[in-house]
Amino acid sequence: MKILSIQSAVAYGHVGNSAAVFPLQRIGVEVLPVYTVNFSNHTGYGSWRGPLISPDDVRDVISGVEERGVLPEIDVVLSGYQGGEGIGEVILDAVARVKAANPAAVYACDPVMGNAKSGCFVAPAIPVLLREKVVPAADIITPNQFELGYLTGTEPDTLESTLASADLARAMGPQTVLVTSVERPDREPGTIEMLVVTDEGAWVVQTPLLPMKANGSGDVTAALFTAHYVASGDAADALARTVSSVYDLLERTHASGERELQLVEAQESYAHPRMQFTPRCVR
Ligand code: PXL
Repeated sequence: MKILSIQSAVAYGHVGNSAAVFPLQRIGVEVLPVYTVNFSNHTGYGSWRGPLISPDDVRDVISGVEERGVLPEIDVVLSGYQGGEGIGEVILDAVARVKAANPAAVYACDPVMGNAKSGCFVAPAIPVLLREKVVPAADIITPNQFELGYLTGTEPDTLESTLASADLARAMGPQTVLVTSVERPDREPGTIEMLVVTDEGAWVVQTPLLPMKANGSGDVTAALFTAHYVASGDAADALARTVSSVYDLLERTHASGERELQLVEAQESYAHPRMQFTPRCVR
């Protein structure tokens, strides 16, 4: 499998492509990383250095890849944190070019905007662009519960309302919606869930909630789920694999006391997930 992955690069720590690329490689995926920003570190620190990559430069890198003749071999375009406001158009153009070269290719969009605790952490124009233009072109989206609410103009909280919001998101275009960081008001204390909705059904999986927030965990989740799902076509199995890997990554990170994901140390959890959590069919 080959994935063209359009996301951030950071020198220190692990978000964007600096979180997604290694786990994908560790499960045998050939990744073509295209960078949207080249930052020293993630924005959660409040200060960082390094440039946004201009839309023209991002487009140019993709054109160079196209000139190598590899677009027909691309199975997936994956996009995450966009940085500047012009990147959305470049992503859409890349998706169109890849799909023209390989009609079976899939576009997976992680609509990165923010989360329930931090609120929105991208430029104000990005959520609008995602909702109006980018998400409608996607086959798979991986919002957290907060982003799902923004995309659909709803406030999902219970299982029922989150399923209803996911259906609204699916009506915008994407066939598959993975909702991360689902925190139902009636959840078992100390738990958190992920939910996937497809044409074939819906599944939810519960894990313990670790008392931490690690930037980049959503980027690893989107990458692993997309790769497993596109490889097998089995959403429940892809969910089980992803949640197994990401939970073990987070547990290891928590145990280390470090702020950054222990991405390399957790490598066995991507290649050989323990499958310690079983998704429950809810539709
Ligand atoms: O995890 C999303 C993300 C991606 N890229 C950059 C970020 C963040 C979140 O903090 O700062 C640069």
